[in-house]
Amino acid sequence: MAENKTAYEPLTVESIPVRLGVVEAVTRHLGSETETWQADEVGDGNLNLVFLVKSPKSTLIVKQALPYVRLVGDSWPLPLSRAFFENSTLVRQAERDPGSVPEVYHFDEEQAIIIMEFFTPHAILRKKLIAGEKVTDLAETLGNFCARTAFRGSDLFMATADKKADAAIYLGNSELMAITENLIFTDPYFDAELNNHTEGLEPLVATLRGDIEMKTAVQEMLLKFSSNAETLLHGDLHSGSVMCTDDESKVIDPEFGFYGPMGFDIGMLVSNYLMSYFSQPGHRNDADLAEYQNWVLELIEGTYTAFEAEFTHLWNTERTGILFPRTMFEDQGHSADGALTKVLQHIFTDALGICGIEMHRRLLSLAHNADFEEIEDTAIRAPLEARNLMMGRELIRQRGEIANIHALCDMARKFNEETFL
Ligand code: SR1
Ligand code: MG
Repeated sequence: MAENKTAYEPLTVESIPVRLGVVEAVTRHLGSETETWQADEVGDGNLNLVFLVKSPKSTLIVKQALPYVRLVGDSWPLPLSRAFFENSTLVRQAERDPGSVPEVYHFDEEQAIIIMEFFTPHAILRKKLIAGEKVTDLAETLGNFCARTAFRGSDLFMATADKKADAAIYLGNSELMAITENLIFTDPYFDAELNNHTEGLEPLVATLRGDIEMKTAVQEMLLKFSSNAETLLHGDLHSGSVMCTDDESKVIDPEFGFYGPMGFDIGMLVSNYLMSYFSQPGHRNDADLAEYQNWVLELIEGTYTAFEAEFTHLWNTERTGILFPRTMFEDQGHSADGALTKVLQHIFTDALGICGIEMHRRLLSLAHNADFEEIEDTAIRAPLEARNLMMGRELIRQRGEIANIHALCDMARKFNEETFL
């Protein structure tokens, strides 16, 4: 039985037993004795309500979109339809990389509620990175995830009519895309109302805003974001969108799902790993700092290596779409390896551009990340953020010239030694 169709109303811990006690998918997991349920609101993200609902039988995640941006309040309305796009993206990701995302048990479009699998004892990856914890197989799991979703959501694999129809649906997620277009690609580079940055960074902010060549490159990347519907992306794949144990990783929160460049997700992920890398001196003492920073760089190299290996495997075994068809290559006795090299180069170049831009927006725009924000002493934080900002600039400017992921890590080591303030 479905929940009664009523006008949208935000859930509360008090209303959950009454409202969800009539949903079969919920009682199947939690049982019907709603008096035994315990609901807690645990959302710490920027947008939504997230409840953990426990019973003696099981635990579920209940996520509900609010009609506004939670971080800012009701002065910034945001459509409930983002729950539809999150649900749709979770379903597609589960098909393309089985086991990588939470299983959806129930979706109520009118109430903007997704009821899904609770991962335990997983924790948010960003928190683990701040705590200096390592996760076995993280690189391979997320490299594979990015490759499988990028490849299998594109014209390399899908029937193009299906892909076009799906891309048309995702154009409806325009207000979430507008957040990315503004907060990520635009606001860091002018004095936008919602911006904030750590005291002391002003000279570098002026340098970035004065760099016309770099700003042009940023807008070239925005042109790709808004126009190159290469594949269905997660759209917000930072370390807060990953939950891990010591040896298992899952991807959550794809409400920013959209059709965009294949390098977008992997670029944003690498960016968040780099921000972890540069922020580590604010969290570790000298005894384990270098060792953990090296692990983060190995994570970056391992993730990108896994991405390219899996993308190559899919190229060789599942290239069934309209792009680079076998009829033009293998069937004529011609290798498609050179074409693959060019496609991978194109993805890498885009990934580096996105990476640099994300490194800027998390320090200069509205939504910062805990890696730096939890360094309370701004005299310690600002010089670390300065390295991050300046490497971001280099990545944007040099995105077509950096040879490979190892060169990116060498560059990070170099910037980690620099003094910019
Ligand atoms: C107003 S939303 C700000 C940020 O939070 C989300 O997680 C996305 O990263 C978005 O850019
Ligand atoms: Mg999110």
